[in-house]
Amino acid sequence: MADWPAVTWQLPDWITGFVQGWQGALETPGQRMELVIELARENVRRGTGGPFAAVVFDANGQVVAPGVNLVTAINSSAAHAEVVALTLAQAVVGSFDLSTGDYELVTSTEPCAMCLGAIPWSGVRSLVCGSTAADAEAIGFDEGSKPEDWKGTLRARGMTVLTEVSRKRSTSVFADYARSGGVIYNPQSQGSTAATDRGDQEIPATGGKNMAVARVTEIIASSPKSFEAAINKGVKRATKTLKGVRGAWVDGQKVIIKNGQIVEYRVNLKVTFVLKD
Ligand code: AZG
Ligand code: ZN
Repeated sequence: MADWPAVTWQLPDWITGFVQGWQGALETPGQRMELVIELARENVRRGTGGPFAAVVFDANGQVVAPGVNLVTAINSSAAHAEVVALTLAQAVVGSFDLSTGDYELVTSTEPCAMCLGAIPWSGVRSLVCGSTAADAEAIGFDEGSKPEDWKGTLRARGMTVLTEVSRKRSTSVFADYARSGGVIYNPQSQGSTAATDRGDQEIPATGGKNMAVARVTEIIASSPKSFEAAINKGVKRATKTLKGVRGAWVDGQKVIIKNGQIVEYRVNLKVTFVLKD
């Protein structure tokens, strides 16, 4: 018999102190989401994994178990934040079935196809989500295919589901990740190498074919007509010079006025794209 390695899912050291700093009343789903989003942001800042976090809370809003994405940290494609938090919560409670209590999973991003299966099996009663799968896919992650009415499938099982709670703040963690040159493991399939637009340092992809690196670049575009026209122009230009463009957000906008008239609509666009090796 081969000597198979034991598998342990160890949270990064910083998490205990970080979560302790948030003890106290986290009374609303929105407040609990704030902790989860800041956990995801810290995971990016510390370089300990992907831009995702999740926490299992009890009925009093107390943390039962935190989770961050550990895919790259422990070499497991299954180590999504939700699965990490649920697995740890079950270890804390001492049961594979959380339905004997009243537990809530708060996740910084709505579940991918894999986690959508894991969540109802865990026995949590409610699910609270921040950013959407489309937000994660905008920087290149592949969230898999889910039933269109995936929330309905959970509700049909008796779960409460809240989505898009602090969506914007949660999505801003993806921008941090792209800015840091974070690895996009299991990227959406798109075979290409990118050229950078300007002022952008490339960080080489580390690892195998199942990886890419998220990058973000800044583009200023303008139009005499409208902000929308300026955005369209900027996106057109970005997709012409960059391969693997996945999304963009407007980081600033202003108008130029002459003689009391708007003569130019100017937008500052942050464009995300992925480099594949
Ligand atoms: C992911 N999506 C979610 N929701 N959570 C994670 O940990 C992920 N990793 N990759 N996509
Ligand atoms: Zn997942």
